[in-house]
Amino acid sequence: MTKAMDSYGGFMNVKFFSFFLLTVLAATSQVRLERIATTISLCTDIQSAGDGSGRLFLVRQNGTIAIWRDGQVLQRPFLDIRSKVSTGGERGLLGMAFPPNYKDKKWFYVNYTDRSGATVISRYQLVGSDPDLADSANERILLTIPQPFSNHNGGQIQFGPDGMMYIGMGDGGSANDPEGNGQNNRALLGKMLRIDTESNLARYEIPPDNPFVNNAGYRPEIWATGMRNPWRFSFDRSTGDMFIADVGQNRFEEINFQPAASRGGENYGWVTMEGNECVRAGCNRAGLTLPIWVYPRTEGLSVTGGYVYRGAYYYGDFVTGKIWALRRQGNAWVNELAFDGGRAFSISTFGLDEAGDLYVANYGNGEVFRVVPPTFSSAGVVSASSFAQGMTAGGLMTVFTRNVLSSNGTFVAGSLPLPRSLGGIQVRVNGNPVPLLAVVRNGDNEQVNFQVPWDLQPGTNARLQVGSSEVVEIPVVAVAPGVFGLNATDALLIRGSDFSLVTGAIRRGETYVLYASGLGLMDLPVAAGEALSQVARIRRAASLRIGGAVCDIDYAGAAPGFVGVYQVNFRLSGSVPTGLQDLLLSVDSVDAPVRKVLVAN
Ligand SMILES: [Ca+2]
Repeated sequence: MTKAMDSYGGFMNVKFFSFFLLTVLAATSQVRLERIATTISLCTDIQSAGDGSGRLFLVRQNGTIAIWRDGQVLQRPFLDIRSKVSTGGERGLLGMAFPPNYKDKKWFYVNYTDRSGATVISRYQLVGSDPDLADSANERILLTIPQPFSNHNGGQIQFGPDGMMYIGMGDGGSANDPEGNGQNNRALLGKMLRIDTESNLARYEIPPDNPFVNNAGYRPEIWATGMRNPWRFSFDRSTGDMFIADVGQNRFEEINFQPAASRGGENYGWVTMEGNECVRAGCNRAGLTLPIWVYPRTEGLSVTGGYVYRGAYYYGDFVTGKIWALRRQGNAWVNELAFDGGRAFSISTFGLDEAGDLYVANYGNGEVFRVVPPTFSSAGVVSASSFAQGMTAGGLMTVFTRNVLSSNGTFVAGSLPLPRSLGGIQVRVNGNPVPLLAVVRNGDNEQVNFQVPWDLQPGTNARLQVGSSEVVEIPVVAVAPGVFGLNATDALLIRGSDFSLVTGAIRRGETYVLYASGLGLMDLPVAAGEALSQVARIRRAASLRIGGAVCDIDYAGAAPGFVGVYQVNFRLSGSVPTGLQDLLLSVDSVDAPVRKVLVAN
């Protein structure tokens, strides 16, 4: 460490990250996905009924629906329509949906390809009073849409917050939309549809507020156009916003967004555009709604749309097994890798249970998982120097996390000002990204070092979020002094005479420098993430005692060249006792944890 030092205007300029890698990592047992079922191969949809039963309905491509209840899959299928379903490739039983107030209605809907390959939307109901058994023989077909090719059948049906059924239809298949269905407004293929299934149980109705009901150029069922193969779409339960994942041709996978206030009529671009690029050069982009996020072939080959969960939209890729969290930040969208399951993890669908917890299926091996949220506790948020709890304005904190970081590694900020994104994550305090010093994951051990904003008010709670974690409230305190150490016990001291690191005893009458954190506000403003290059003293009174004897403090303030680090220059009093002594720094009558120093005879 000594070699990493140089002098800076009379102060010491130890490379600003040197201390923090000394921090001891806390042990955690990381569980990223929690397996809840192993027998649901070819899973195409996961739904909950909203009836208070806590059940999950696990839809299988072969034409059956299994119930997961109280921790296990029931042996008897809820529905078995294998005799009606064509299966294999992209065909099969692809989706189910429960209408609002299912508890009283006891009917539900499915989306499958029939023996001819056509898309069928139909209604089934319970046999009798048994909530775990539907009448597979009693079907009411609402809508049949012929399919020209075996692929791109869409398959999702969802009831929106408006009580209407939305249907995601692919472009009919083959490649590059040979029939031009995406932009053919007389075709139901390549569209998002919206129908009213609940007003008249004999048939479906066209909602009078559909965007094209009075336009003879359009089928009135159409809600939005320009889809290639929406696998899959969902509504944010809290906002009503809709997210549509559209599988790409050979360049980009895309996430499309429809705000809750939309009245429909969006054109999402296919086959004029794939993602944000023209399929053929010089295309007319006028009137097209471009995706909010795209990813290229290096990241994945077939998007699987998911759900908004804990404030972020989670989605994945069927081929690469990655799960991402997409979140709005101001006017931009920020994408974070949340999990990397590798190519053996063929992500075919996500689902939400009644409580809003997220699930995901591995199509290939039949495993279904509950997504375990990234977590940390307020007890795991400590001063980077003293391990004291509580955040101080401008201070450097360490947070120990679980499930937040997706890959091993040590990421250390390499220059100033400190970045607000590091190692693929952000840390937010009261919603705003803060400067990051280090992000470390070593096996199951994770820690993140960040700087607290300078404008936090003592006595309040600050809302802290690490990556996609839940938000945890952390108390803000005026000062929480801590002295950096050489190790767990000994203070790190620098000689004032030659700026060398003290490795043995210190001498009475000489001047030394210690480094500290959590000393509070200074008399000069400093931007978050920036180091001061000038003298800036702390506003509160500091005192230093060694072996009980008071030492004179010449300076207590910013450590130039560092971010959020303070230094205290002091002269060792002649009355300090010799031998191994306690070093006690206090600011505003708050004591730092005691460090040890050896005082020479
Ligand atoms: Ca598009």
